[in-house]
Amino acid sequence: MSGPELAEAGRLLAAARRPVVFTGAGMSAESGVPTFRDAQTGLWQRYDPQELATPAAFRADPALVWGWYEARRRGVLRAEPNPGHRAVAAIAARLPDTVVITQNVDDLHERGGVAAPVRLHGSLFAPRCSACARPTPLPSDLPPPADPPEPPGGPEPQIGAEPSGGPESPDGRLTPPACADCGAPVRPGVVWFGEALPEAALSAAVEAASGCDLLLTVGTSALVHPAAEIPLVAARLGAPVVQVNPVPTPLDAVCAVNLRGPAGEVLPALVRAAWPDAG
Ligand code: BV8
Ligand code: ZN
Repeated sequence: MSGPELAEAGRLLAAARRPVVFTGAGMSAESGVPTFRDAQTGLWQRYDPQELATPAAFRADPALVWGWYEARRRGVLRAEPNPGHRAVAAIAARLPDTVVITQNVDDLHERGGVAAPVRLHGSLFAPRCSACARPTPLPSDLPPPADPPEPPGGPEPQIGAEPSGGPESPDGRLTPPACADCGAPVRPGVVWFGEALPEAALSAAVEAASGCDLLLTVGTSALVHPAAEIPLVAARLGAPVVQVNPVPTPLDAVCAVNLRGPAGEVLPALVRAAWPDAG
């Protein structure tokens, strides 16, 4: 990537002292982690993520929802941070007041070198009891099995049906562990649709966006609220917003620069444009 947009974005980054980097699923797409927009694959193609990622779905079929999150967690364990994640860490290393805010539940920002991103929607690596909220250690990370094959001509799995057999049943269901304290099922440490965001994370994000002198939004469709309001907070307070996304989004209108391309290519080019000596 080159051209006047990149040069302008590089100038804005080089001039920044308190940047915010706000990321969505597109940030991890090149690491092989499917975005929410990407069609679900294999067993999960039957399910709408926005349906599965709800308290109601977990109440109705805890094994299906736990199985889905375990499949996603194992997918992330197999994934590696991409050059985009490393470029975000390079920005944070060069500008110590950088705040990284993510909607993602994978741990690729941390593995890519960002110590403590603000997690608006939780993490795949922080399960807790669905009743008493007691944090629960992760099931010992078995070597990730490949996606279970389609059950040949198997019956359509019905929501609420008993998970058929063994830990990794062919229909992807996995009985969640029971809480050691109260015996209730353990749930993934993520924010489900209809659930409030963690207060501390949301206020840290709003505070950072209110005080930033540049907001870089990367790989988000900006459709899920209240997260989608974070770039608008910065724009409303006069901070320039730079967007990295291969396609237009509702944020285009508030952006000083739109960099149309994949994060794994655009972000390293942006760092080089801002700091040619960055090497
Ligand atoms: C709540 C964790 C109330 C779980 C997630 C206002 C208006 C309308 C609706 C609402 C509203 N306020 C609230 C709502 C309801 C709802 C909502 O926003 N619905 C939407 C769908 C309309 N919000 C909620 O329910 C929130 N809670 O409101 O609670 C409340 C309040 C107080 C007290 C009690 C209750 C909770 C929302 C959080 C849900 N959890 N994730 C999990 O992961 O399983 S959201 C989840 O989806 C992600 O975390 C992320 O936020 C979102 C997906 O969006 P993106 O990350 O942007 O990904 P997407 O796939 O959409 O797009 C990818 C983009 O990347 C694309 O643009 C693509 O072009 C681009 N791309 C692709 N490849 C690349 C790339 N970019 C760069 N490089 C590439 N290589
Ligand atoms: Zn409990």
